Amino acid sequence: ASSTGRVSATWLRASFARSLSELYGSEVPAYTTLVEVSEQVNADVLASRDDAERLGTIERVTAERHGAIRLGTAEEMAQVARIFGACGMYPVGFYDLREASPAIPVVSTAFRPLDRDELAANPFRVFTSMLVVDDRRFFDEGLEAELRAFLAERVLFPEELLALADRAEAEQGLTRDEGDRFIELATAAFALSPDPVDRDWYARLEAISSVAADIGGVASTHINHLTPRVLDIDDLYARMTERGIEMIDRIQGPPRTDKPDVLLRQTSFRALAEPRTFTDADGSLSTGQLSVRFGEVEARGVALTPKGRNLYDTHGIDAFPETEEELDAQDLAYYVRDAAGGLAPIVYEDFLPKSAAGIFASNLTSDGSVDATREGAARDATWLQAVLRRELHDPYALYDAERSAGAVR
Ligand code: OOG
Ligand code: NI
Repeated sequence: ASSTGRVSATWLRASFARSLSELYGSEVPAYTTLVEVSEQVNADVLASRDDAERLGTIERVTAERHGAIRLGTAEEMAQVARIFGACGMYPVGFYDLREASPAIPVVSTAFRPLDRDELAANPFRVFTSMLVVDDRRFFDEGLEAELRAFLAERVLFPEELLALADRAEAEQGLTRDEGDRFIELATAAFALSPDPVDRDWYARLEAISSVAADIGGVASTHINHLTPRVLDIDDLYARMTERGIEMIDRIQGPPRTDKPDVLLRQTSFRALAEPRTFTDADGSLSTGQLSVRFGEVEARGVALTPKGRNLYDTHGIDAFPETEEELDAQDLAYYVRDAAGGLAPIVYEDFLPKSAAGIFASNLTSDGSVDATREGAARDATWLQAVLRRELHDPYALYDAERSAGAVR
């Protein structure tokens, strides 16, 4: 786009992903190492395997990132939906991390492109979580009220950014100058804030859940990881370990087998301690540390149907057949037929709640305290859709539609 031309949602999404990646790399050096090693692994796979691009072109995979953010209120969720909407990213799926072990006091969705063409152009996605402030297993009435008051005070996204987001959606794009400004403001909204953190407030929340402190203990939000995609995650894991970067002890998701790759495999390194300014009870400022930003990498396989997912959740990967033909014939995974009649996998574009909980858990800085005898708070996809004020897409409906549209069955 020239400086007088217009920029599209696709341009905004690709630019946003690139801009966040530059920011994160400048602030979290281990992320840069992770990206470099990922690119080496991908180049090696491309050179050594004929089918290297079966699950996505090297252009897509090289640019591919997902990030994660954590928010506190319905208002913030609706606002971020507008910002991502400008980038052609829409909420898909409902994840309740309170059902995980250990329970994390959030419910989540992922903002991502919906159409295959848009995914191919740039698949940037952001796993977005919202604190459940009225879940009594974590927060009593008093603390809920304090949390709500604290969260109501803060402004995460400036009016100018929201106005540009709305214009981009209404007018199907922005001028190049507006687009640049949108990217600048959106990136800044997810940078780590230098503002002082109230030490006592943060510590009170951290005693209950470090995720609650990360969300409700500060007056800002931040990207907490940015994840590149690799074509061989076992190789990546070994190379990172060789370079002296300590990864969590395992790769999450389906174990490596000789069977077709399904769903999503992920691994991460722990959050690094970063200096932060704190306000103490007497009003004085002091320096301390918080560990809130980490690194993660992932490998993606074919999307499973509800039947396939149920088999995976109940019996694991061992119960799966050996070949793609059988996965397709038994309606366990999503494929379309290519022009030559061969099977083309539909890539899994979403997340796994167990792995997500594992990612959260590997970065908890306190054991927390959960009172399991108290009442939770009801949350489901319908509730989240109302909060977002836009359609919450069902991932299976998207995969089904894609298979139907592309299938010669
Ligand atoms: C999100 C963790 C979930 C993933 O890849 O499963 C996630 C978070 O820590 O906020 O990003
Ligand atoms: Ni992640």
